[in-house]
Amino acid sequence: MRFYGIALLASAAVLGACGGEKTPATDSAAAVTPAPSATPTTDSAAAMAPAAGAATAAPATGTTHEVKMIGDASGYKFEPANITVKQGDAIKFINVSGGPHNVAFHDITDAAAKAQIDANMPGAKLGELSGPMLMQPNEGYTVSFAKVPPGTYNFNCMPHLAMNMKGVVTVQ
Ligand SMILES: [Cu+2]
Repeated sequence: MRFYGIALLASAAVLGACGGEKTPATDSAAAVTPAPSATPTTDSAAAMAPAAGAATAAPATGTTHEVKMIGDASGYKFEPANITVKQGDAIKFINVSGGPHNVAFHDITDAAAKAQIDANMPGAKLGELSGPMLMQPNEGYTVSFAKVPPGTYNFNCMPHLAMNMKGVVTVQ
């Protein structure tokens, strides 16, 4: 009788456990349910992300401007450091002296602009918006500003950031 009683208790415990397990399952299902109602938000965010990430390289159709990258006794600088281009133009950054240099855009708040500039930066980039290291004198790196929304975009040279090697491009 004791055995039987224990068996009953055990099976009751199992049943109880089963019952207990079902409840969390239902709860987690219920917890998942509110998420789909939040799906529109997630979807719109997801819809925005591909739109930004979907930017493809847009070749320049206008003028190619030149910006020299200089490192000498006078310091490290882009020349000109402040340049205005039209949408569709390009800038060719040229390693003149004191390299390696690179061009890295930063603090771009407009997602579409950020994605387009990044897409327009070819080659073995150091990272998002950060162009490849130009090791050799006269080595150039061209960034197209086609499809880049009008605005002001800051850039710097990663190796010489501490030396204040930076510039601004205004796209009209
Ligand atoms: Cu530099």
